Amino acid sequence: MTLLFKVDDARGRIWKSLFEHHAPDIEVRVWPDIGNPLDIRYFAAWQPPRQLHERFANLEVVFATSAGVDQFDLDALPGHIKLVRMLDPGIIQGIVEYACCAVLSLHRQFPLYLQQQQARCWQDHLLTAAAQRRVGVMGLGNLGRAVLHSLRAFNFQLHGWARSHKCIDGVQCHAGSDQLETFLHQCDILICLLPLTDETRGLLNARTLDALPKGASLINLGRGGHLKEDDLLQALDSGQLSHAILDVLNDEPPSPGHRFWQHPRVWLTPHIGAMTAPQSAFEGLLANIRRHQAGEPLQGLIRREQGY
Ligand code: NDP
Ligand code: OXD
Repeated sequence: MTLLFKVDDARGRIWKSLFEHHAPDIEVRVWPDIGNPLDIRYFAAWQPPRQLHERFANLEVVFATSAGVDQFDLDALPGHIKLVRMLDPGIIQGIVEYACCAVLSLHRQFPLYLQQQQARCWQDHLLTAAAQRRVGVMGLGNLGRAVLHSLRAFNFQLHGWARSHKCIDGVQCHAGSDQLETFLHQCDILICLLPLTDETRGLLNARTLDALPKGASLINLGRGGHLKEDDLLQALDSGQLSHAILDVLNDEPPSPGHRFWQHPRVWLTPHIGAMTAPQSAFEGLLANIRRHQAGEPLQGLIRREQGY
């Protein structure tokens, strides 16, 4: 069984050595050292090459090295090839850290205090208790649930929204497009942790941003494609939103002239919410390969009709 990684050299070396150590029966090759393409049964990458299945005629499973799989063209991938997303405890930890850091920064008005510092202004503002602050998470999958679980410790009022109804302790859950507006009405801080699909593309737009309470803030950790950037700028400029923290953008990096770079009420990070580390992801990937070899269902298998 041969597994081909298309990753950077440093990570390629780590993946290779982990497999040599713990699963020597699986031969690991690292792009561009493909060898005989007919040997390749498993392929793992963040960005797939063009004509993947044509290059590797015996390909059986594609493992995304990311939790999101929107960079793969599902329509172009023949039905017999499975696509699996990365289930890495390191990704969950990274997103939880980022989300808590961003929520607490907004809750404690750090953007305002940073602006005040730049203006040499020493001015305090009344504190809002966490119990009075409503935080909502769009997407209640592995990441959204972990974030909500961690935010509970601070005593925020928590809301969640997903496609199907969920019961999560301490969280008021909403489901489907019928309940989207009710959910949005109750989010002083909104976190997007949705996968990017045909249904969720552009979901953060003038209409949905307008449904948030006046002065709300947005944290986008999903994908740039969820957000209509011009609509966000308009909402910030009108005061409908007070701040946005964006880890993902339509164009990464944004053009040098993009308004987000200099916007006083936008904080940008370069898609670092989480990063897959071979050390934390290895166990789950190997377990999935073993499941496939045993003919068992794969964890994190993408349902083609849903796109996530
Ligand atoms: P999951 O597949 O575990 O969860 C997805 C959640 O989104 C589910 O709760 C699902 O609802 C919900 N959802 C999907 N479509 C809709 C819809 N149309 N309407 C309402 N809810 C919907 O994904 P993860 O939690 O693992 O990851 C989520 C996303 O986070 C990734 O796809 C990726 O885009 C992003 N991400 C970003 C990172 C970063 O560094 N910024 C790092 C890792 C991931 P239901 O439960 O009903 O199916
Ligand atoms: C992911 C990401 O989806 O890094 O894992 O964005």
